[in-house]
Parts: sequence; structure tokens; C-alpha cells
Amino acid sequence: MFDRIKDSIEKFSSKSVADKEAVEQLVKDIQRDLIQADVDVSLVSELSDEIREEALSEEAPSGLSRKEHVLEIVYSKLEELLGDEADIEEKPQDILLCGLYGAGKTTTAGKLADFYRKRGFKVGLIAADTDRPAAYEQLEQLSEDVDAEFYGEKDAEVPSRVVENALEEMDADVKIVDSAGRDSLNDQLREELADVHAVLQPEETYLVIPADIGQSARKQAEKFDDAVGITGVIVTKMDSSAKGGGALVACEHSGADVQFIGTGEKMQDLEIYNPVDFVSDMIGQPDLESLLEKVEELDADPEKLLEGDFTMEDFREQIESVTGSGMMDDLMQQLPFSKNKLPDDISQMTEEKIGSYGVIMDSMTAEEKEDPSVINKSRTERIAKGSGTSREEVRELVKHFRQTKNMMDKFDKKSMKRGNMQDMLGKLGMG
Ligand SMILES: Nc1nc2c(ncn2[C@@H]2O[C@H](COP(=O)(O)OP(=O)(O)O)[C@@H](O)[C@H]2O)c(=O)[nH]1
Ligand SMILES: [Mg+2]
Repeated sequence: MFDRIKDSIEKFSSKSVADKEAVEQLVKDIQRDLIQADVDVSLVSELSDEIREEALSEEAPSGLSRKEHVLEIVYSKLEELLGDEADIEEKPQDILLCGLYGAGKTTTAGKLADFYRKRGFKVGLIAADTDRPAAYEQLEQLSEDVDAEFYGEKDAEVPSRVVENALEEMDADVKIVDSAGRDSLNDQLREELADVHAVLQPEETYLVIPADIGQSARKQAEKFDDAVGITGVIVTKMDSSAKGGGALVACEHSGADVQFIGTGEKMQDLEIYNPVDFVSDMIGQPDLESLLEKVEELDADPEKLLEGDFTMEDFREQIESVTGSGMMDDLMQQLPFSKNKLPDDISQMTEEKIGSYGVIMDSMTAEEKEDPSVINKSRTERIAKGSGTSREEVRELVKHFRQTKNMMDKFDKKSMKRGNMQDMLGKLGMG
């Protein structure tokens, strides 16, 4: 899907120097590639600005070459653009699939059945497409192929009634409902889906979208969300469209996360959405591996990589030293930033919160405290477990840290680092 970007990155990698001209060329190439993949122009322009700014203004950390530094920036920006990794729960659940004609709903129903059956669940497929005569047979056949229980009623007219009966008849851990599509989301479809939803009360309502609609996936996701309340999107036909990238980005930016992608017509052609995989592909595995290895080596000696940077430990010192003293409040008043750029009022933090932050930090590795940007979904999970807190709390801490770091970066880092607030207050004429 992102073959073009891969080529552009290869072209950049093969240059002897990563000078301004090379960076500009890379940004231009990636821009063109993303627009060809039908990614929203304003998002593309934002991303190019960010890459350009960071790659040209930041010094490469010692130990990384300039080229490696640029690649790392590109890598993280693309990952950001592609949104979050899916969070698929492997537990008993009811799933409703909805979408327009030909989106791949029925095929995906079969794929999901296969996915959960392989993970040890008893799976049932329910044919609630009463609109198309052949829909019943298609799903029945797929059920056989993937070894799932099947429920359908030939010549049924009311989908919600079929689902009602299926729920009584079926003994499955994971029940997947295949619904009817239309050419567009009209009132009839809206009503039909709402009725099915009310009867099934599914844990997951996935909108199935074909990759070839590109960035218009965003509008569609918003419309279906209004109509039935979707919990995620499955983008199909990623194997056969050049606009898949645009569709993924559009969904992720509509607030509806992509959960799975369909990559072919066969039952096993379903993947959990993971942007890191895509980006790894783009950067080229060997390059990326050597880059990450290098970063890891540097991590062993954090002084070298992040000299002078504001770390999680500094953050801890700081909240412990200034909260409750009223100092932070005074300071905030003096800062030349708009209100919305400020961290959620640090001075209001309670002892309790400081305590829980401390416990969370204790569950982080040295690497994570040095550079919290490595804290991905699975690390968040581990830290939450280890500290007996929730993922939300861990995320909140990381966010809080980031906001503070952004603010601190604008000050003399060294004086902040020593926790010497007096220094800073002095500079502001308050000491
Ligand atoms: N290449 C490819 N084809 C797919 C994929 N998913 C579905 N299809 C094809 O798209 C067509 C419509 O699929 P179907 O499941 O019947 O769509 P529905 O109308 O939404 O139920 C069929 O020919 C499928 O084989 C996919 O991920 N890749
Ligand atoms: Mg169908």
C-alpha cells in the first residue's frame, strides 16, 4: 500500500548526505505519495511542515547520524498520522457488521468468525441481510468453510426478528451479525440497523468500508456513527486499492478507530490494525532494525542521547517540590503562553495524585522514564498492571508530563533540571 513512500525513503537513504536539499526532496516525495494515496491535503501539509521543521532545526542526538535522525522523525510522524494500534479484545462478545453494498460485510463476517474460532471461541454467524436473496446462501457457505454455527431464515423480511430468534437458538461465545447494505445510508437502512442494534445490543458495531473510497471514509464513518453508534471500522480490500492509506488516515481522524483490515478474499486475509507494521514496512525492515538497535544502545547511556532533556524523573522532582507551595500558580501567571497551552493546573494537584503518579513511575523502566514516547499500548497496559492503576491514569500521567515538558523546553533546561525554581523565578523577576 505504501510502496511509493518506501521508494521515496529508499531514495533518501541512498543519498550520501542528509542535507537541507535532501530533506526537502524527501518531504516533497512523501507529500506526493500521501496525496496519491488520497490522504487529506491539510493533514499532509501539516505533516510535511512538522517533518521539515524538526528535521532541519533539531540537532541529531550524538550517536545518531543526521540521516538516521531524519528517518526517525519521519517514522514517528507517519505513525502519528496513521493513528492508534487496534485494541482487540479476545473475549466472548456480540458483533454487528454494517456498511453499504459490496463493502465486504459478508466476507468480513466469515473472516471474523475464522479469527475468533482460531482463538478457541465457539462462533456463530447470523444472516440478517434480508434484502439480497443470495445473502443467506453466501453466509451459510462461509460458515461451513470456517466451521462456525449458522443461523438464518430463508425469505425472512425483518432482520431484527431474525436476530432475536438467533439469540434464542444459538449457543456461541462470539456471535457475528451480517447485515444488509444499500447504495447509501438511507432512512430504511438507518431504521433497520437501529432495530437490529436494539435487539442485539452488541459489544462491537463495526462499520465495514472498502479501501477504494479513500478519504471519503471519514464522512461515511461519521454518518454511520450518528445512525447506529459504531465502535470501530474495518477497512477491506487493502490489497486491491491505492487509496487504502487515505481511508485509514480518514477513519483514524474521524474518531472511529480502524480495528481490522481486510487484505484479500480468503478467510485468513484479516489483520489487526497496527500502524507500526505499516511504518516498519515503509522504512524498510533492515534500516529500521539497525536504527532501533542504535537508539537502544544509546539508551543504555541516556546522558549521551538526551543530554539536558527534561525527563520523567525531573518531572517527578518538580511536582513533588512545587505542588502545594503556590509557587507554580504564581509562575503560571507570569508565563507568556495562552491558557490552553498550560498543563492542567499543576498547582491543583492533590497529594493523592502525586502519590499515584509516583507509583506509576516506579513501574516504568529506565528507558520509559527517559523517553516516555516509547510507551505504547502494551507498555501502558504493563505499567498499569504493575502499579495497580488503570491505563487511563498512565495515559494521563504521560500526557501531563508531555505538556509540562513542552513548557519546560521553552525555559532554561539546565536550571529546571536542577529543580531550582528560584533560578527561574529570578529570571522572571519574581525571585
Ligand atoms: N480483494 C479483496 N476483496 C474483498 C475483500 N473483502 C471482500 N472482498 C470482495 O468484495 C466483494 C463484496 O464482498 P461482500 O462480502 O459480498 O460485500 P457485502 O455486500 O458488504 O456483504 C466480494 O467479491 C468479496 O470477495 C478484501 O479484503 N480484498
Ligand atoms: Mg453481504
